[in-house]
Amino acid sequence: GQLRKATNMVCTVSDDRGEEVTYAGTPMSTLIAEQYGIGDVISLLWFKRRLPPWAVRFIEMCIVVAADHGPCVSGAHNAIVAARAGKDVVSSLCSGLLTIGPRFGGAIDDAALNFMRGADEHIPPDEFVESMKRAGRRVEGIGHRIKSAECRDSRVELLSAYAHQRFPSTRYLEYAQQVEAYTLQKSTNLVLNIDGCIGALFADLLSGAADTLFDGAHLDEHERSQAVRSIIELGALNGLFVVARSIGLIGHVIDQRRMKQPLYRHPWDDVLYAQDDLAPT
Ligand code: Q5B
Repeated sequence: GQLRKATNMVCTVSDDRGEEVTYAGTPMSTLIAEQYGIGDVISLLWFKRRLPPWAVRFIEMCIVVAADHGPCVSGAHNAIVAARAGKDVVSSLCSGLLTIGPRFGGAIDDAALNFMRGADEHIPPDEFVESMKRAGRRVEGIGHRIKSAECRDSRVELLSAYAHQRFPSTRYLEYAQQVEAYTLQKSTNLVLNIDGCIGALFADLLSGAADTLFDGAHLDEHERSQAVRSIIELGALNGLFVVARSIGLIGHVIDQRRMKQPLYRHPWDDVLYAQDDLAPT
C-alpha cells in the first residue's frame, strides 16, 4: 500500500490547494459574495471562527482608532527617519514596527492578562497596583505621555461606549477602570490608555464570544477564563496593534517620499552633550 510521507509543517488556518483558497474553511468566493470585512478575515485567520457581528465590528473599530497617532510617536518617528534615509517602504515600515513593545503599543496582551487576573481573583485595585509596584513593574495599559484625566483619550471613550452598548459583559473593562481610578490618585497621566482599553475589552470580547470560539462548549467561569487566557497568551492582541499601526506607518512613509524629504539629522541644540561627565577625575 501507499506510505504516508511525514509532513514538515502543519497548517490549520488556510488552504490553497483547491480551486480557491479557504480561510478557516470558508472559500474566497463566499468571503466576497457575503461581504466579509477585515474584522471577519481577522477572526477567521487568527481565531479560526467567524466571530459574531458585534465582535467583528469591535475588531474593525480597534483597527480604525489605532491606525495612527501622529508623527511624534516612536513608531512613526522611526518610520519617517528611515524613509528620509532613502529606505524603501518595507524597510521603513519594519523600522517603525520594531518600536512596538512594552512601552509603546505592545502592552495589550499583558494588560489583558493582568486585568483578567485581577478581576477573576477579586484583587482589590489598590492591592493590584501596589503589588506590581513592589515587583518593580509598571501596570501595563496604564499611563500616557500626552493623555491625562484632564485630556482624555477619545479612542478609549469611543471603544468603551461601543462595548457598553453591544458587549454581553464589560467586567474586565470595569476592573481596568477601577485600577485607573486608583492610579489617577497618584498622577494625572496614569490613565487607562489605548493598550489597556483594547486589552481589557478584548478579554471581555473573547469571554462574550466563548460559545462561538470554543464550539458551544458549556464552560464554567474558570474554564472559560483559562480558555480566553490561552488565546491571549498567543500574542493576538499586540498583533492587532501591529496590523492597525502598519496602516499609519505606511501613510507616514508615503508622505515623506511624496514630499521628497531630505535625510533627517537630529539638531545639535536638542542634544545634551555630556561627555565631560564621563571623564576620569
Ligand atoms: N508610571 C506609557 O510614561 C508610558 C506607570 C507608572 C505604574 C504605570 C508609561 C508606561 C505602561 C505601558 C503601556 C502603552 C511609557 C501606552 C501607546 C500607544 C500610543 C502612544 C502615544 C499611540 C508613559 C513617570 C512616573 C514614574 C513611573 C510612573 C508611569 N507609568 N507607574 N504603572 N503604567 N505604561 N504602554 O509619561 O515615581 O517618578 O519613578 O510604561 O501601557 O503606546 O500616543 O504616545 O497610539 O501611539 O513617559 O497611544 O506610562 O512617564 O516613564 O517618566 O514615568 O510615573 O514609574 O514614577 P511617561 P515616566 P516615579 S499607549
